[in-house]
Amino acid sequence: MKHLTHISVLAASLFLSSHVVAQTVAITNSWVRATVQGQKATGAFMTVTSKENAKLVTVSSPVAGIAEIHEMKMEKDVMKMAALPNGLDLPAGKAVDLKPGSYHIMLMDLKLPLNKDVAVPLTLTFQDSSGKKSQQVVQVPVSVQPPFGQGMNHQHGDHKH
Ligand SMILES: [Cu+2]
Repeated sequence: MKHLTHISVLAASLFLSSHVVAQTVAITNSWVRATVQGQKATGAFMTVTSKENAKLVTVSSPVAGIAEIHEMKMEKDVMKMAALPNGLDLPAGKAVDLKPGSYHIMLMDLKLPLNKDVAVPLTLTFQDSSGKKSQQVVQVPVSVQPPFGQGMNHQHGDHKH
């Protein structure tokens, strides 16, 4: 509970200085993959669109001891994933997909099983091109299946515009 209190205090202190910046980033189609008993890590996925050039620099959640921004890619026929050391670039006006097999938020050291139909709070920290940081808290629904057709068989990308 200590952690939750810390987040709400932080959100309150940042509100006055940065809520205008935070509103320039739209988060849509977010979901977290449900876990089974004993599973300690899972992925969170979403589409992030920033009005201005920005970066997603860190993520945190009270349900996870560690949250990282990961990239998954094929290297010599082996799927590898690694944390992005400088965050995820969000070019102005471009919808950046975090989805299975690509960029994702990795939630590790989970404090509890994530059952479907609950929501997980994620605090996303963005940095604009001047280096100014802002935070946005999103409630992300837990789902067993990709709920928005983001599965790995949809790489041609049938997005609605
Ligand atoms: Cu990962």
